Amino acid sequence: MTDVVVHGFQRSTYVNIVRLVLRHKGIDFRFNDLETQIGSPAHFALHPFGRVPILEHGDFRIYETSAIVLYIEDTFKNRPLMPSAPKDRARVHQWISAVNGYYYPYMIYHLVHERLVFPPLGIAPDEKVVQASIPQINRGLDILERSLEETGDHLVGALSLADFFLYPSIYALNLSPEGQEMLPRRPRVAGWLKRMDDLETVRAFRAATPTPVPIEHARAWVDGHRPRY
Ligand SMILES: N[C@@H](CCC(=O)N[C@@H](CS)C(=O)NCC(=O)O)C(=O)O
Repeated sequence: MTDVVVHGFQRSTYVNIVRLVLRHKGIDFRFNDLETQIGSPAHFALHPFGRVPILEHGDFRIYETSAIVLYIEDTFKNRPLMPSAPKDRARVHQWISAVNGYYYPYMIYHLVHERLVFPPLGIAPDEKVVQASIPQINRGLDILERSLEETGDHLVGALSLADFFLYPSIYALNLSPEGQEMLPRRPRVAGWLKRMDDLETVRAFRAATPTPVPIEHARAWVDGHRPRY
């Protein structure tokens, strides 16, 4: 019986980062689906800011995805995902911070929520939110394209936490009509996405992931944390 538990909901971008890293390292874990408990006292007891994921390892509990994956990396040494050189390590942290600050907010919180999360719930997309996201996403993709021109197959040297941190955002972007138009215009980004999709870790993750269903608790986002323009 494993003592590693990931709490979250199935379609969460950040939860998927943690699940991919655990799977890549071959760590057995239990997934606790919080979908019906989001915002409840039980959820806030796990995460005082009311977000996901949360990781438990024995009696140790931690939230915030960057802290979680760095803890996993430090604790489970096989198949390392952090380079050893200080400059490369700094680059990985730069990418993690860029995902949190610039990629996830526009790709997921703006575009993907409006195109792929709200419509299946019968909630009309807010085109102002979509339009506000487009230049920011284009900018992020251009920066990524130029960066891959220099680094080659991965964001920083060999496959690292940087790739796994960015991947779920770009994967979801590619499911939107806007993403399908934007990504082919950046051949290096498109190539990187294909390489990530083809990783054995990612294939196994997809095979083990249930067919996506509407995120019921996202109905509350309309009055909660939907961007307003
Ligand atoms: N800073 C957090 C962000 C996590 C986050 O925003 N998670 C989203 C799902 S991808 C969430 O919990 N949304 C709130 C909700 O579903 O109500 C982290 O790095 O873990």
